Amino acid sequence: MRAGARRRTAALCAGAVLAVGALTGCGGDDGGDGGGGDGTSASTEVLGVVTIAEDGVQEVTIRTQDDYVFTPDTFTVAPGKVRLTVVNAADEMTHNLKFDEGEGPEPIGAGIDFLAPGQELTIDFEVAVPGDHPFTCTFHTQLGQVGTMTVSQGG
Ligand SMILES: [Cu+2]
Repeated sequence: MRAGARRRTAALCAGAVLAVGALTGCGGDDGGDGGGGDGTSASTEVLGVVTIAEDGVQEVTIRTQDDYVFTPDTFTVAPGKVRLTVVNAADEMTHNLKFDEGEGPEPIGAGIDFLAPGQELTIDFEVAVPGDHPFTCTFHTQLGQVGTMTVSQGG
């Protein structure tokens, strides 16, 4: 009896694994999405996702490339210290990142003046007031290279 019960459990598990495998198989054979071939997949950073560094500072990475887009163009941090890295994965384009003065709920005393192709820079600053901080690449503002950093209400 005991052996029979165990076997049934094992069979259930196997069924679950098969079901997951089938789901994965359904979605995994499309051979690429056609939009990702920019050759810069070496980075292990997850763009736009806030992680907490060993020193307790929130870290987030965004990217620019040979277009007029921040990837992602929105991200959210909690009140506190922020370490923002901007990676310019472009082959040719120079970008920057400036928080729009007077637009957010408090001034952000940091920005990136000049980010050459292939370069990445990190800025540190601190936020305390919840709200939205618009930012832009001043070289390409008119082409729509803008984004928003949201400061959440915190915990
Ligand atoms: Cu730009």
